Amino acid sequence: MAVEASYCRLCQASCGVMVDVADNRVGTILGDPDNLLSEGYSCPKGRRVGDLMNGPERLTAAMRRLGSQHTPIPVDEAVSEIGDKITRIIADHGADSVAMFMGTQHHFATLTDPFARAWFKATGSRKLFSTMTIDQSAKWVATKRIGEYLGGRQSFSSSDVWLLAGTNPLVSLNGGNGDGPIMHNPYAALRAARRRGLTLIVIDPRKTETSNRADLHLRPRPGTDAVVFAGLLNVILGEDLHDQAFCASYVDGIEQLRTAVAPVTPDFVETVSGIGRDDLIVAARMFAAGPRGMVSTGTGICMGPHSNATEHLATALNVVCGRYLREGEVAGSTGVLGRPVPARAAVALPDRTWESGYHSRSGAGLLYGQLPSGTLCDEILTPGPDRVRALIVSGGNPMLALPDHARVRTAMQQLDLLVTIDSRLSETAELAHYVIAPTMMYERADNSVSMERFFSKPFAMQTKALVPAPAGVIEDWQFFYRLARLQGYELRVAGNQVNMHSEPRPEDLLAMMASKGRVDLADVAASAHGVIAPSDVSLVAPALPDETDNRLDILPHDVALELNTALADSGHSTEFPMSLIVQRMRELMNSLGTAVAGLPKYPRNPAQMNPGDLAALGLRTGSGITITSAHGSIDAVAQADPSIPPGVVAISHGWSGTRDGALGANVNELTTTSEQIQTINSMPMLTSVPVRVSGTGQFTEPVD
Ligand SMILES: Nc1nc2c(c(=O)[nH]1)N[C@H]1C(S)=C(S)[C@@H](COP(=O)(O)OP(=O)(O)OC[C@H]3O[C@@H](n4cnc5c(=O)[nH]c(N)nc54)[C@H](O)[C@@H]3O)O[C@H]1N2
Ligand SMILES: Nc1nc2c(c(=O)[nH]1)N[C@H]1C(S)=C(S)[C@@H](COP(=O)(O)OP(=O)(O)OC[C@H]3O[C@@H](n4cnc5c(=O)[nH]c(N)nc54)[C@H](O)[C@@H]3O)O[C@H]1N2
Ligand code: SF4
Ligand SMILES: [Mo]
Repeated sequence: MAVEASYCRLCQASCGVMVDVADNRVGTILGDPDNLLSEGYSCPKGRRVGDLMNGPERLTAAMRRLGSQHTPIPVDEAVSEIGDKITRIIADHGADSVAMFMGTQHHFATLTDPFARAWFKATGSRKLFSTMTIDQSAKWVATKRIGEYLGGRQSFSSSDVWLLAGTNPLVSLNGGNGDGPIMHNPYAALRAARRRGLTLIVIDPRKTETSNRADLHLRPRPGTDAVVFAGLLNVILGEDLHDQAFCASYVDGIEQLRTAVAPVTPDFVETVSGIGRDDLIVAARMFAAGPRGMVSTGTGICMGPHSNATEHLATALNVVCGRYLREGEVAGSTGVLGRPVPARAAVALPDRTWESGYHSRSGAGLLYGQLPSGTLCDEILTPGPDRVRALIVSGGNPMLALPDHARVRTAMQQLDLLVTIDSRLSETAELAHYVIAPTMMYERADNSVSMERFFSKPFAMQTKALVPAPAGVIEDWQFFYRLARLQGYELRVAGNQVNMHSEPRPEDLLAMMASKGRVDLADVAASAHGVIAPSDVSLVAPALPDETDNRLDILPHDVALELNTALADSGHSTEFPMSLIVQRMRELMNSLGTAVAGLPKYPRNPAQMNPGDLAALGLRTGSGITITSAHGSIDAVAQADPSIPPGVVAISHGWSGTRDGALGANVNELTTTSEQIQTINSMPMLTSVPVRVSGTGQFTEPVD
């Protein structure tokens, strides 16, 4: 047996690991104590990747579906049939009848994204979708409406105060906005920051692993964050605690913002959100005092009602407090393996890409080159010439990820061609005409170039494949490369023409991707525990002459209207008096891992409720409950949990209601894309969903 150093690629944290390899199989996986980024940290789901690779769920060959039966097929035969079908669909119906959906696991193998996009671009279709638009695309919308300060953000490591809203990075390792988030060895990182004096403020209705370590925890009623952020701005602007020099140089609309948040007094915030007026004032002063440190949000903000306005106000808090690097300051370190991004004390104007250019049949414009996933079903189901007829899913499981589950099923069944690249027969794969089985992480070489913008240090890592891949699988990028070759496309990747006659070696492609940085990949490859790049002392440069008049637009007209709508929304429903909120499970990665025996703590996703609420219904841990929203109803098993406030049900997404016994419950049977949709990104409401709860009379013995 050999013990090999590598790194985990199940989530963005990219933890260094030590992997036992025997008989060409991955065995025990532990955090690598010598890894210079993660310092020994690993999580339960990462440590169980061997079970995902070797377990009964693992697909080791491509599959073709006939009726409801999938049978193995040589992968090149599958690729060839898929290529023929796509070519025919494009010839008959045009390029826009082909769509691609990029899921979470699309992003963690360096070569997948560039090859998938290069193939997709070559098709000529504009129907590109990803999970970002059912996740935190409010951040994209905020950037495109405010504009972008190009000097860089203040980083976690040098901050005095940090405000986390609707995110629980100690469980999720959520990447923040590239400001050195709490993602690497997160418990130790947070402990060290607090020891050196960092003040942590958390806004979350639940008590969480993160809020338990906060200096101040504000617990709003779910879905009221727009009011909370407006209230924080009210105090800061009302007391003139903002950074007036930064605002004078870089920001338009401060007075309009001051007027807009004037009615949102601490008393008003208390009435709407339940956060005490004095706590709100303390939080505002604490954050403004800084002098350094940012607000960083997660799904609790970006999935709520009024998510675009809320995220905008959270960004506005960073802007009015000037939490960005100024001319002459040492710039954030970029360009370790990838191309460096020069920092300038200048503003890129908001470009509102969705307002001009291509609009899809559902009226949506492009955001970072993508259409909103909330419109994917419409694209498939609404009749018309450019209806989507073929869908390629790359590393995702839209059947469980998208709202309105029944409609998603109808849409997927309507497709002439559904292909998914997935290492197991996911709920999406069950409906797919073809499933391409990819290599899994320890079967492929990789490097950290695509993740480095999220890293808290100028770190780089390269890994070889530790075990051989099963004979019937290919790397994700090879699927797109071979498809392109069959369709006669020439591909360009990272500015280079790809050799379409003879398939490149992954090692060469990885080297090509990592050739623009300041460290030599050979040195990185020779370092089993990664390297920290020598410090880079480039300074934030002055603005270019044609940029000096550019200003951030802190309160555009549409945001002002959305803010008014949010302020007028009581959120109260007598029919659905409870609020269903999102939360992630430590043991799972979205829908991945639910079927790994012993990995999830419970063989189901419990609906966590305040013990008082359960008792009032005559229920307890283990009681069967029915959760009903205006759009559907699911059965789940209740779990009493004092960290959940009264009136709230917390339950995770990613579980199927129809597989693995009846205990899994799919929250997306309760959600919809037909109401409460944000403009621009069509983001549905996935947290703070109004529901009611009743007992079913069933009881399941609790598991501990
Ligand atoms: N109600 C509700 N809905 C939600 C959310 C919520 O909080 N509440 N969260 C939303 C969010 S933030 C997201 S990101 C989405 C998640 O949406 P998706 O990304 O669509 O869902 P995952 O379950 O992460 O799907 C990843 C798939 O990749 C497969 N996979 C694993 N390894 C590999 C590999 O090496 N290559 C390939 N090609 N595939 C691999 C896995 O088996 C799995 O089926 O769900 C969204 N939907
Ligand atoms: N273990 C694990 N890690 C993951 C994932 C996983 O499935 N499992 N998924 C990955 C993905 S795809 C993503 S997008 C990230 C997400 O990363 P995060 O956004 O950090 O996800 P969570 O840990 O669920 O934290 C969301 C928090 O929002 C709170 N919340 C819910 N509703 C509201 C509200 O109305 N207002 C406020 N203020 N808070 C609210 C919840 O209580 C919860 O603590 O995690 C990634 N990491
Ligand atoms: S946090 Fe867990 S899943 Fe993410 S990279 Fe680290 S070990 Fe892997
Ligand atoms: Mo996500």
